[in-house]
Amino acid sequence: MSKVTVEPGKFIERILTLELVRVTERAAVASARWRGRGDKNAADQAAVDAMRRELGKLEIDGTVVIGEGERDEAPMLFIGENIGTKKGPKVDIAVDPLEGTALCADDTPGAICVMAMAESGTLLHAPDAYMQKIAIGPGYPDGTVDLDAAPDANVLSLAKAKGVKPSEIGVLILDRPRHYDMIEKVRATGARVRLITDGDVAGVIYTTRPSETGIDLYMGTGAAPEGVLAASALRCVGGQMQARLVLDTPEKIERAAKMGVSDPKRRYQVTDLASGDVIVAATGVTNGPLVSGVFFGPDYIETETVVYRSATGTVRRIRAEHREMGKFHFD
Ligand code: VTB
Ligand code: MG
Ligand code: MG
Repeated sequence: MSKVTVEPGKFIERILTLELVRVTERAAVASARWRGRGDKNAADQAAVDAMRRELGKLEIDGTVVIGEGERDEAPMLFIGENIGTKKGPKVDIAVDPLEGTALCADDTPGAICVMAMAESGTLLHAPDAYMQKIAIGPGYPDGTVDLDAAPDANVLSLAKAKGVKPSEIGVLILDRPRHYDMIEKVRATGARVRLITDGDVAGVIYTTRPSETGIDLYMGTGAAPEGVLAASALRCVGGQMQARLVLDTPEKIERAAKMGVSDPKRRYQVTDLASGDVIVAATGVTNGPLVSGVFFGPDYIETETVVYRSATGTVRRIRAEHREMGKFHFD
């Protein structure tokens, strides 16, 4: 993987890693109150409200580059919204306040609250479109997998690089009809396929810890904003990812062009999606292989967050007991 170096002095202040954790923790607790209630929009709204409230307190001059949509359709965390006290560093903000809204509404595994903060101008401004993605964790030679190669060829190549049989490779794919052919080709190699209904930000990140998650490879087409968030985390630990926007109508091509995408067929590497210093935090809402969900205890609320920092490649897992949440009207 090509190494990205950031000019000295351009690192995001590392203290902000903890601030990000506070933001995603709050969003997770707010949306976890909606777990299993069958109302994904209410769960999402709770996460958005909490995330925005916390983001507003940060000593940053932030711009939302991946958010809830255009200004006219999203009253909060819209793309272009300025966020923070404006007293701190200029940064890009990418959010998915509740990634896996249906997972939360159905109380099934894998819902997370996730955000990234990056050096200004370094995150791809991804339109609300689909994105073809392929991702593996760190430790493999460049080109071990290829977005444009056949699914079975990628599995065989990865197995060879890992020094295992294809049957020992775990592949994560979104359960969608568009992937049925891909799933069949992967299974034909002997590899395991795990299907998820939603939540491919976490799905991509699973590849960074294959022995714990059972997932070595992510492939398939998911949402583009989620691709940028996943790439941000992957970059911090040196994983590989390739992606391409699916811009299959003139309208989509035009929309993307307005967001700065001049080549609609461009193949992005992980460092094109997130090219500068970046920090990413994800807190569990429901339990999952990446992080545990929110636990409502008798006199405290427990959250688990994983936070990545590209400048050093540090990954922290923070289990927090919250004793003041729930005591105020806005909790
Ligand atoms: C994925 C998944 C998301 O969208 O990106 C998916 O990770 C792709 O879209 O959680 P479709 O549902 O249209 O296939 C989500 O499910 C929702 O953002
Ligand atoms: Mg969302
Ligand atoms: Mg999402």
